[in-house]
Amino acid sequence: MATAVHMMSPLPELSRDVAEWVNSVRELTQPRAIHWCEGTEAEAHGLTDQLLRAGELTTLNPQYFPGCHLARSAPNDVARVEHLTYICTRSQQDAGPNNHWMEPQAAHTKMRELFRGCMRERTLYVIPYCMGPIDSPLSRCGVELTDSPYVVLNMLIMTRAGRAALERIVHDGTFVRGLHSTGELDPERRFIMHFPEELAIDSFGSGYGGNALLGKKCHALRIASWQARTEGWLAEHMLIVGLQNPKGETHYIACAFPSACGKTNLAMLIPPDSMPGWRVFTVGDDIAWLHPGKDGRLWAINPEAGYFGVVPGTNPQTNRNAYEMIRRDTLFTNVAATADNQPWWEGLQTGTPALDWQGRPYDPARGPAAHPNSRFTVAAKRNPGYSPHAEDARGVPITALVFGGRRREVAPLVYEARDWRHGVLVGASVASETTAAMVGQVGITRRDPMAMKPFCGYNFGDYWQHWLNVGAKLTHAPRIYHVNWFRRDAQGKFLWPGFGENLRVLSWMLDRCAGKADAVDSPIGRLPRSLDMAGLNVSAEALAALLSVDGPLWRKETSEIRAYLGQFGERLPQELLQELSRTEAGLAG
Ligand code: OXD
Ligand code: MN
Repeated sequence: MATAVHMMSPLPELSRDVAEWVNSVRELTQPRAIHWCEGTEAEAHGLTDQLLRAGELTTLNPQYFPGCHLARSAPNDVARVEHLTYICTRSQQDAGPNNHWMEPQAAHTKMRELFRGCMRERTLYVIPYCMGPIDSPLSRCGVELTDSPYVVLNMLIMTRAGRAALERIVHDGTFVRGLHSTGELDPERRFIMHFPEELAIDSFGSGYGGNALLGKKCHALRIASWQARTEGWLAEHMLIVGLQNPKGETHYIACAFPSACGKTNLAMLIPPDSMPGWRVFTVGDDIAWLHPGKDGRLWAINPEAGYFGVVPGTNPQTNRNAYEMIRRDTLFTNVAATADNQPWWEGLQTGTPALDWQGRPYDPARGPAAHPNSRFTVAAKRNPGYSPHAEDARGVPITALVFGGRRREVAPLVYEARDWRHGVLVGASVASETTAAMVGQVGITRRDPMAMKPFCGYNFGDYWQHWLNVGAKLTHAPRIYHVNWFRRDAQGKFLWPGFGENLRVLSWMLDRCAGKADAVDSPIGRLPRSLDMAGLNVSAEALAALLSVDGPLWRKETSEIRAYLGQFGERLPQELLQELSRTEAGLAG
């Protein structure tokens, strides 16, 4: 039986390469119809109606949440699956000890068997998309083929998708090929495979964002990190934010934190009342593509066009902009619902849940009402603090890079790396407690270098060398910092209030970069001599604890870092060991 091609548009004729690939996937997966996505609002409305009719979406209370919908996923499909995520390079060494590896031919054979005939009775959607502003030389394109209209709706929000992207693909002559099917949502038949040497992704058996919206983690981080090394730039798990001081000067910083450690909150920070005149502008909340510019500075774009953020905890105090932003035109996944059909989540502070995230009458004995990794998908333009420069084709110049993790102890509130080389070691040594963003135990401390453990598409040893190489090209390299908003006291209480107050720490960094703030040397880097604490209810002892470097704990830490780095063997840049020896010598003295 012939496959119906929806839409009498010239899209397939635009790019022969894409059309040929779609044809080969059609033969393999046997869809009932093919839909080429145009990226129009009418298309998004049509898909929404279709999902509503099928009962896969519900409309949320339009009086309070106009244009908002709720999707409930399969209960076993709520997070990224790192144990089922593979990098398939010809040489296992190229994937490195930081990745699961499968030989590319074996992976292709496995995936072909899963995809064979999997779209019978389904429509194959073709989504041409551009990661980054459509006219930016720093952007890169891809095409996702999927049988999930929910994925299409998300991709239309998260990327610049449709006709303009396809035109750019024709112009570029290259694109990342991502094939996705939800399959039967069987965790036993679920794999997320990456073929960096072929610029290709195969994802089967999951509809969850990080596994299924292939433009995001799969393309913009795993495949792009590989592309970036070949082309001389960096693809990073970083937010980008502009900080405007009371004099009206704006500096941009890019910050890497592991999943669900507050990147979206920091990217949308509201200055505290004690810092009048400051303004904060969001460029991106999750991914940064960083390119060395001709001027020797590092320039950043956000490849995404929307936010796929963690919902629980969002309220007017923690993130007022996000709270406002997700009140209209937002797609919620796995939140709870009130009796009058408003979305509800832990930390919302108002209302009561009637239905839990699985649509069952809420029973606290069954755990939280909203899934801890429930998400909102919303267009970045809806953010009241969206930077007027977020769409600039050349990106924004970066003044400082910040690494951080979620650590009860060891890491102080903030410290500055000695220089770029030391900064690469600081990034490579990041450790953090695991969160609900991935399947597995929550709260286990693990090394998560540059917050890229789940996302680097190649051997970390080569990646750190690439970081050193990029730094060597920069005549005006950003300074590098490490922060930890999550330090606790002996009773387990957070020592630092976090959220808007984090701006105090960021403004110290900017003053350092402008040569205006003092620091005290320590073996691990430079710490603030003082921080502006006016109006803040943090005791002098708590501040001392936040800015202390505990010798015995740090000696243990550095020996763990040495052991961790050791697994990268010959691929580990010697410069990192030299920097580590310097830190160790300082701690011994
Ligand atoms: C995310 C993640 O969804 O890091 O951004 O898991
Ligand atoms: Mn992320």
